[in-house]
Amino acid sequence: MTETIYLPEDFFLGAAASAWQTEGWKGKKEGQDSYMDAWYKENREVWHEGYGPAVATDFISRYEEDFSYMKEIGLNCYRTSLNWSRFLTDYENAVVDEDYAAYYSRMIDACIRNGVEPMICLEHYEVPQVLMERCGGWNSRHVVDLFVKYAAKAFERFGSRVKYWFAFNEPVVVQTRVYLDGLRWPFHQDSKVWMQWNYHKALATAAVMDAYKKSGMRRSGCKFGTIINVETVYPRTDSADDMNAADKYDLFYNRLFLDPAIRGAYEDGFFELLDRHGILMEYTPGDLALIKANPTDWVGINLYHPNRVKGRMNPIREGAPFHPCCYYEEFDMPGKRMNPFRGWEIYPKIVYDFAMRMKHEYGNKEWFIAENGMGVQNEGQYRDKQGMIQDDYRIDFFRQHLYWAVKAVEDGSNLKGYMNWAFTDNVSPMNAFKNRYGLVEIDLEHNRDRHLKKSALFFRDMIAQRSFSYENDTEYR
Ligand code: BGP
Repeated sequence: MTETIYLPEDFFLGAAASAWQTEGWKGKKEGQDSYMDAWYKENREVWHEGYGPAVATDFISRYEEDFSYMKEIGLNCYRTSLNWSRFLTDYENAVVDEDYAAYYSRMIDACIRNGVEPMICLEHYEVPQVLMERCGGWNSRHVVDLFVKYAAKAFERFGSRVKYWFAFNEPVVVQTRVYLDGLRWPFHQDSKVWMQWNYHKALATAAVMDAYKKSGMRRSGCKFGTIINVETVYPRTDSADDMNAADKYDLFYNRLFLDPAIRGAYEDGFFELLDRHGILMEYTPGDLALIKANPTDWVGINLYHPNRVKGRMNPIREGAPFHPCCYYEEFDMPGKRMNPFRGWEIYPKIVYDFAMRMKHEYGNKEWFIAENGMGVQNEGQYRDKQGMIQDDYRIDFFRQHLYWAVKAVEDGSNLKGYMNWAFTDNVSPMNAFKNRYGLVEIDLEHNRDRHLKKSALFFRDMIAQRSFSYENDTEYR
């Protein structure tokens, strides 16, 4: 049965990206590498076909073109990051790189001129490599202070034009891949360092919120938030053992950031649990008071796929470093629907389930979907005779996730909008250009030329009509 789904009033539709994944290194100065740049330089063999942040989509030279496409599609907003490692030349004293700042200022003007609201993230994995070398990055309390100084400069330069600021994109990711899982350069495992990074980023979110309030830039209508990749988790069964596995998974990957950002506090017993595992971080009562006093105005949530877990069947080896998986094992559910390219399950109801959680567990805080999308390999195979990629699979993916988003609003969740990842194809950590996510293709064979995909037209029509059609495919055959 085909239904027409109407978008709620004021529900925004946008697209996201980040500085390091799009801009490229043009004009980058000595000493301005981010952690991502350094990883790419030192360990290029793991980056798919050698592509990485060096050129990316060359957004730094081509943003006018990209914004003209956003205008054509009618996007309400564009989220990207300010690259901390490039915006400053001296991180201790927050000395601004005037060349990069001038580009950024022009870029923001172009965005607004095309009718698109800029949403700016202060760090999307772009911690300066110099700080990694000098003090271990976010392991150091000093980096929290430097981040606040950096944020204050950003508000000063762009705060009169940018209404929506975010501390981090996916604050849990870098340290989880590097220090917890030991999967990424520089291949140093340390679970306590992992927890210290988590904590310092939660603290920095509150400290920057505090700085924003004091900056004089938080005019009416402005909002400050952070963007959390919620790993929506489902237990295999409702047995106490499986439920406990899912609860701990949620605690260590989701509540770890949701709680301080929304409630202004970690849950009771959390620090004791960390202590029992020997990973309690250094903190002060003053820090906790700052977190308490500065919950964010709203949160952006990146939602891609569900995670399914069960209680542990196999014991953890004696002496192994702490890992949250001491409480769970992944559960490979029979019959699950997959995106075979990315290896992720597709389960659009994650949107609704998380929305209801926001409503019932998090005081119905305002939130939006900050990333959702479908990465597909070798998309050229879906090109039609006119040269346009016919990404109907992505359109279906959007429809199904948006269907649950609209239903969540109808059922009272304070969900304000939806952003797809990503506006154009771009480079991901290691996967580089392998899985394409864009509404707009980046043609690597031809000068990184831009071409709209069919999904861009779907977005354009949906925005113009404020509705989309949805195939309710629950018929038994
Ligand atoms: C999100 C990140 C993005 C982007 C996206 C797709 O989690 O915020 O930066 O990388 O994932 O990533 P991938 O290509 O690895 O599927």
